[in-house]
Amino acid sequence: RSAFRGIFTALLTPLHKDGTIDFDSLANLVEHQISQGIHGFYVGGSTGEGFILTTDEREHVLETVVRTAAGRVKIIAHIGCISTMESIRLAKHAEQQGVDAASAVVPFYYKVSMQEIREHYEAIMAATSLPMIIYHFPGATGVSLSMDFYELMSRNPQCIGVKFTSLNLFEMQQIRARCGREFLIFNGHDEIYSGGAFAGADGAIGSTFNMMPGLFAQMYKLIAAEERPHMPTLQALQSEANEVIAHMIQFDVIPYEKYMLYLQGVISSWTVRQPLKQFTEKEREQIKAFYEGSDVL
Ligand code: HMN
Repeated sequence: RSAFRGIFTALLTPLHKDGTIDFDSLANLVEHQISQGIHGFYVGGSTGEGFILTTDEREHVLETVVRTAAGRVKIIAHIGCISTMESIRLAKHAEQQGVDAASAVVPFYYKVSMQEIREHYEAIMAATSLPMIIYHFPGATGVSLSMDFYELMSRNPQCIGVKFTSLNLFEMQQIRARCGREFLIFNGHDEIYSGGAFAGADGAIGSTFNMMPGLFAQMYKLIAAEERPHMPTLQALQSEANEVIAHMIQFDVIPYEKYMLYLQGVISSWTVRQPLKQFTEKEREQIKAFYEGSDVL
């Protein structure tokens, strides 16, 4: 499990102007990320527009990432859907691709109980031998998970951890206390990564690593390598990242990151899939001005 410690970029899915997937830009983005020192990828999650790609597209994206990364970094495939059956289809495909782990969002939309959520994960796990990482994102799913749920899940050796996308660090610490040191916790909100590390996170999965991979890789190094990380340095790095994140959230996450990567010359277009927000020319001008004045981007 310790091989999963580190910085995992929740990869964007670059699109052409007509909305189809730009596989060349995707491969370029993968290379760019690896060259900046990240430790792995989280493919097909929220940032990857996973929920608005077709199932075939999700498979093709994963195939490109696996082929391009060619074993240099770890790959977690997000295979979650609100349908158990469709999640199993994607999990089987991910296993054939040779990924290192699967992750699935908590089923949302239909109000199901903790027991049905557990059975959903158990069915997906039974279909492959891939390690499973729960994807908890209450801000998007509206689903809170109980501590009993985490504890029961952590007793299954195939369920290795949780991607915890919430600002509630008390809850994160409680998961660590209930599930033990071996249960992996990935911090999911990049703006609190350093705080998450102190609450017990082993690593992080985040979208802003697409734009600032080197900065977060540096933070991880500081946290992991030293028994007592130098707090002022860590705070300064988090604050540099948060200047960008605070600017980003005045606009929108995915189109903002795509536009930044376009400006950085990594991908060929800033297009996002409908119904996500496409920036106006005026918004792009404001973001470009910020980019030009930033040392981090
Ligand atoms: C994923 O599933 O793609 C992500 O890892 C999601 C990730 O946790 C991000 N959340 C969203 O995009 C809504 C964060 O990186 C987030 O963008 C960042 O912390 C800014 O709030």
